[in-house]
Amino acid sequence: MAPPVSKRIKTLSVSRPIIYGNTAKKMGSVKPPNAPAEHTHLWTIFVRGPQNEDVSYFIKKVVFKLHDTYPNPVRSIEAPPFELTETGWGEFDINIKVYFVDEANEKVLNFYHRLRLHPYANTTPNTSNGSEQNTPGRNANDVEVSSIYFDEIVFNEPNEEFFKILMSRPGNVLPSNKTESCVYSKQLEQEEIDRIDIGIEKVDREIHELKQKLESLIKQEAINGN
Ligand code: SLL
Repeated sequence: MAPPVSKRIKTLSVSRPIIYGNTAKKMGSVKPPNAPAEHTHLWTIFVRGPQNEDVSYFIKKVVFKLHDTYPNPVRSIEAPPFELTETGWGEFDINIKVYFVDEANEKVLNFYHRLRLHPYANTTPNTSNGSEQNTPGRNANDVEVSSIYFDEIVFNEPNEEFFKILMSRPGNVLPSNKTESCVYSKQLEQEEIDRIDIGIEKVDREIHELKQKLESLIKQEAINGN
């Protein structure tokens, strides 16, 4: 018989911040043993806490489904750190399935991450997302590429047992400033919001200008037609 299901707490949700993504580096002549000759990059895909804090009190396992060109493409990581290092030559979508601890009685969280191996053509160094640590003077081949995302897992109406588990650890709010151990912070979030606001204003202005141009062209046409 199935174990009794713990009662859900209505009108309550608890969120837990998470980061996921990949880092990658071009391999030189030193390759891990067994790496096929055509493999050019060493990469790591992961799901972890924003400040590397333990997430295994609510995450039981993470399954990464790789491209079918890989042998045994379904890789199940059953204990922290929930990460996988591989070699390869191409970028592809990795399917990530996050399984929560049994007590949670929650469905699997299913999403995708595009594995990134190559630096963008024009990148601003040290942006919080998709950044390249592009230190001047460094060989381009040494650049570690990263494509890392911040998100929050929201547990709506958690059951009493899981709620206790979640509450047994601090809520891990983001630090207010950027720190060595955590590139995500309230400050960087605000800077990104400001950049988006400036972008929206610029697009609005351009739309307005184009509308005016169009109107005057239509008027001109009408005059010429008459
Ligand atoms: C591409 N659509 O063409 C993608 C496919 C496949 C990546 C990328 C190694 C697999 C092996 C590998 O990097 N696969 O071991 O053969 O770019």
